[in-house]
Amino acid sequence: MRGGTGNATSNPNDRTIEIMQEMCDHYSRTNDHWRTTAYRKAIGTLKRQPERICLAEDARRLPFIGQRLADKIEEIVRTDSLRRLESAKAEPTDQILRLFLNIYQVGNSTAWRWIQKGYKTLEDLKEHVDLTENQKLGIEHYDDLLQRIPRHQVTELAKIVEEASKMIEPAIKVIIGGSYRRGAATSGDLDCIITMPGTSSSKQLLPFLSKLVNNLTSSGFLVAALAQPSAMQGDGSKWHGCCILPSDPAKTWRRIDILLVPDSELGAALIYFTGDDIFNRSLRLLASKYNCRLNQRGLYKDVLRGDGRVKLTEGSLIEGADEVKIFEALGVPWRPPHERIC
Ligand code: DCP
Ligand code: MG
Ligand code: MN
Repeated sequence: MRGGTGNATSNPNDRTIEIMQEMCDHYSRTNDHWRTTAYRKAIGTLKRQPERICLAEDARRLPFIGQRLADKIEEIVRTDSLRRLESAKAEPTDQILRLFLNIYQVGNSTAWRWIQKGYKTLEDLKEHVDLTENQKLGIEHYDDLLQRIPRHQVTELAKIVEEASKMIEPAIKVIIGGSYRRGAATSGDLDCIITMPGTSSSKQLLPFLSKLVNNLTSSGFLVAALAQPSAMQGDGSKWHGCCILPSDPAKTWRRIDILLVPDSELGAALIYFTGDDIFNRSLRLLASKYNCRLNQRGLYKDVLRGDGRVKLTEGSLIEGADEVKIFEALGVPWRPPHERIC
């Protein structure tokens, strides 16, 4: 989930960006791809400005900002709001869309399908829809799963995973990625990268994972395992579930993702799992321009592509283990995690 992540670095245009992001999210929900992209690019431009942009004429001179967006930026600065956003938020369809899209693992097409059937509430869904197990959990723990996790609680959750891991295998390393590694004040979930020196395939870590999940489930820390959506890799190297911090009096359900990573792929996995997603997309695009390919396992060269840039060969590995070397190979100056926002 984007927005409201509260990254450690603050920007003089933070408030403008926040409102523009809400507008962008509205256009994304309503499948207005053109405006979604226009807003996304303009937000990227604003994030790179060292000074606060207040006037339309100043905004107009910046990349990816046309007259209409420039006027909106001035309106936001003058009124601390945006009329177009207020009217969008008041649309009943948008309100239902937001309600449905906040259910775990519900995307635009599902939400729209339900809206077209006339469903308006979570009760409607429970009564009339043949929900997946994950969606049922998502509705049951709707309020919990919407809450972002304060940074100090992410640290505490991580400590529990790390201690349980070391009890099974002292050589295991646990690294928390995602928004936490980027320095965010709050996170949507706990993103655990689990690795061990000397490993060359995530399969070597599978017996460890099943012990870890067993132990953390019997201790009451893990409260649900979520099924993997079919589009994801079926190699079992990812585990998704929910957990509860024992010291949390409200016993709030939190999302936890575990990624098993062999030592030989740690650098590429760190880049992938640190994000953010837009930063990852831009690095991957850059790699493909060099006829290379970057994924969560490594950076590959000499990838043969056919019609429509469809990949014909895997190419040969340039680097997988070392995060810094992947940046170097792409000709991108090293960016510490808290600067990895586009
Ligand atoms: N990721 C990606 N593309 C996606 C989803 C995820 O590249 N479509 C990568 C980048 C993310 C990382 O995986 O930073 C973790 O995914 P999360 O959904 O947990 O996102 P974040 O941790 O960045 O944010 P949040 O605080 O909302 O969890
Ligand atoms: Mg996360
Ligand atoms: Mn995650």
